[in-house]
Amino acid sequence: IGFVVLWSFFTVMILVAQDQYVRSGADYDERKTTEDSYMGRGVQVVVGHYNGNLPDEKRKNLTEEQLNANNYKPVGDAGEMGKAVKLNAMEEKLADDIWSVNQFNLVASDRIAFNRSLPDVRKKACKEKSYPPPNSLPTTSVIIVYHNEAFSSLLRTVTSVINRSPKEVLKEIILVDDYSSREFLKTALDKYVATLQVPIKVIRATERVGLIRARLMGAAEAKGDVLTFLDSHCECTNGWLEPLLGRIKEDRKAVVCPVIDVINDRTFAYQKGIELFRGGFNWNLQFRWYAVPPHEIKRRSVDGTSPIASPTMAGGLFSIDRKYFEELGGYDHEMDIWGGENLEISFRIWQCGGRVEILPCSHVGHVFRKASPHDFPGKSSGKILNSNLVRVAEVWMDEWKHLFYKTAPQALQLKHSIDVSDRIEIRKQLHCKDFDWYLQNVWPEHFLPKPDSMFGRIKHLSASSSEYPCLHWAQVGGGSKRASLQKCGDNFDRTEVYLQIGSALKHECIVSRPGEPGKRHHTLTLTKCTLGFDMWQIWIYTKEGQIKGDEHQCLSAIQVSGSQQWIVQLKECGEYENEFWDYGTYKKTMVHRQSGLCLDQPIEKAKDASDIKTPSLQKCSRGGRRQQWELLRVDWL
Ligand code: UD2
Ligand code: MN
Repeated sequence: IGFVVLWSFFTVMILVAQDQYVRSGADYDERKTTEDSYMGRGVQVVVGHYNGNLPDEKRKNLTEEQLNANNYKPVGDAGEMGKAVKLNAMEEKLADDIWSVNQFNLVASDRIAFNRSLPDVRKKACKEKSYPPPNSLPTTSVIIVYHNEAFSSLLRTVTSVINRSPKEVLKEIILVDDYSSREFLKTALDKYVATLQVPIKVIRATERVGLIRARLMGAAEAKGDVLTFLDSHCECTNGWLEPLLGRIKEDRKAVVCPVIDVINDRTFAYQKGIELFRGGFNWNLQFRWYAVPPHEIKRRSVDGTSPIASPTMAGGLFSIDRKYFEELGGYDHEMDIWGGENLEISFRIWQCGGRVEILPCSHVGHVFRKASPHDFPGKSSGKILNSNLVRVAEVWMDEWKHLFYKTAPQALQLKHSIDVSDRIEIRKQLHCKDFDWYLQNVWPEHFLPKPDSMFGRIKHLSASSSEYPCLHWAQVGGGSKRASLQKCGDNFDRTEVYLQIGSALKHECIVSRPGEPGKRHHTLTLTKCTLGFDMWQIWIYTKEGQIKGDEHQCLSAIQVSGSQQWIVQLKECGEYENEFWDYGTYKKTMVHRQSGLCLDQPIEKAKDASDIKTPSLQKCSRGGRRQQWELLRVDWL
C-alpha cells in the first residue's frame, strides 16, 4: 500500500510541480547565437517529474532515501557546456540500481536542464562557412521515435531541436511513441508538449511496431520538404541543421548524416566525435565505423567542410528529401523492432542512384549504450535482428549474402519463412545496380572476398607443439601493440584478433577478432587451425598484397626505431606501405614488401598462457618450415 501511496503522490507531483525544468537562457552566452530559433523567442517550459522515469518494479526496490535523493530537476549548473555530471556515492549507487531501465545513467540525465548549453565543437572552417539563408532552405519535419525513453533525455532532444534550429526551416516536430508503457509519456508528456510554442505533435502506436514502422508512421504524417530522423536521446548543437538542409538543396538524392558525437552514458559529458570516420559493416552485417582512407583524406584536404561519402549510415540520425524517401520505397515495412534498416537503406540509396554522406559541419550528440534497454516482444532479439538482416542480404547483396550466412547460420535457417518479393520488385523498378558495383565503386577498400583475392586460412607449416602456442597481440596503450606467445584457448572471445598458424588441427592458423563494441582494440594470435567456418581465422589476401581480416584489420609491420628489427602487428587497414606482403607460391614464404623480411615463427616459445613474447619478421632463409606458410582457400559461395 505504501508504494501505491508513494506512486500516486509522485503522479500528482508530475502534474502539479512547477519546478522549472529549463534554465533561463540569459546566463549562457552560447544561447545568444540562437536568436533565430524558437527558443530565441524566450520559450519557457515547466515540468516536474519525480522518479517518473521508473517503472513500478524498479521504484519498489528503492529506499526512501534514494527516492528523496533527487528532485529530478536541473541541479546547479549540472552538465552545462556539455560537462560531466558529478554524483555522490549514494547517487551513483542509485544510478546503478536503475541502470537497466534505460541502459544509461538516469540520475545524471535528470540533473541536466532540457536546454543545457553545449560547446561549439565545429571546426573553424565550418563556423565561417555560409549557407543559403533559412528562408531559401527546404523545410524539415523532425521525426523522433521512441519506446519507453526517459523523460529528460527525450525532452532534451526535443528542446535542443527547438533551440538550435532556424525557425523558418523547422516545419514541425513529430514524436512517435512506439507503444510505451511508462505513465509519464502519456498525459504528462502531452501537457508538457502543449506548452511548447512550436508545431509539435505526438503520434502513438496502438501496438508495438518497432522503430522502423514507427518512423514510417512519422514520415506518413510529415509535411516538411525534408525528413530528419533523430533517436530519442540526442542533443543537437549549434548549426547542426543548415549543412544538412543546404546539401539536400544542392542534391536531392544526397542522404545526409551529422557527425555523431558521444554523450557519455554515465556522466552525460558531451564528447566531440571523430569527423574522419565513415560507416561500413562487417561480414556479420554489423554496422561499424572505419577510418576514412588516406587518399580520401588527402582529396578532402582542399575543403575540410565537404561531405564525406559513407558506404553505410549508422541509422538513427539523418535527413532525406521527403519525396525522394517515398520514391526510394521508404523503409522495408516488414522489418521488426530494431536493426538492419540502416544497412538496407544505405545499400538501397547507393545502388539505386543516391548517396549517403556524413557532413563534418553538422554535429549531433547521441547517448551510445552498451546494451539495449528494449524488450523484443514474442521473439528473441537475435531472431528479430537476423530476420531483418536476411531481408537486407536477400534483397541487396546478391552472391555476397552467402558470406553473411556463413557467419550467421541461424539466419540461414530463417530464410525459408521470409518473403522479400515486394522489395525485390522495388529494386527492379528503380533499376538499381548490383552489390558488386556497390563494393567496387562505393567501398573499394572493403574486406569482403573478391574473385581475384584469396579467401581462406593462412597456415604455418612449422610443426607446432601439443601446447599450440598462440601468437597473441595486445594493445598497450597509445596505439602501440605488444605481441606475445600464449597457450591457445579454445574459446576465443570476440575482443581478440588471432593470427593462427598451422595445418588443420595440428598446425596453427592466423586468426583475427574485433574489439569490444565501441573500442577499437584488436588482438592477433596464432592458434590451432579449425575446420569449420571460424571467421576469425579467415583472411583475404588481395591481389594488391594486403592481408585483411574481418573488421578492416590488416597485417602490417613496423620497424623498431634505430634497429633492423621489425615487429608484426595488426592495424586498421589504411593503404600504408607497411601493409603489403608477397607470397611465394613455390617457396611458400610470406615476404613483407617494405622490409624484405619473411614472416617467421615467434622467437621464443610461450611459457604459459599469460607469457608475452614478441613474434618475428626474419631475414629470409633458404628452406625451413619456420618461414613456410600455406594459403588454404575456404568456400563461402
Ligand atoms: C542504432 C541507431 C538507431 C537504429 C539502430 C538500428 C544511431 C545513433 N542509432 O542503434 O537509430 O538505426 O541502430 O536499428 O545511429 N525504438 C522504438 N521502438 C523499438 C526500439 C527502439 O521506437 O522497438 C526507438 C528508441 O527509443 C530509439 C530509436 O528507436 O529512439 C533507436 O533505438 P536505440 O537507441 O536503442 O538504437 P541504437 O542507438 O543502439
Ligand atoms: Mn540510440
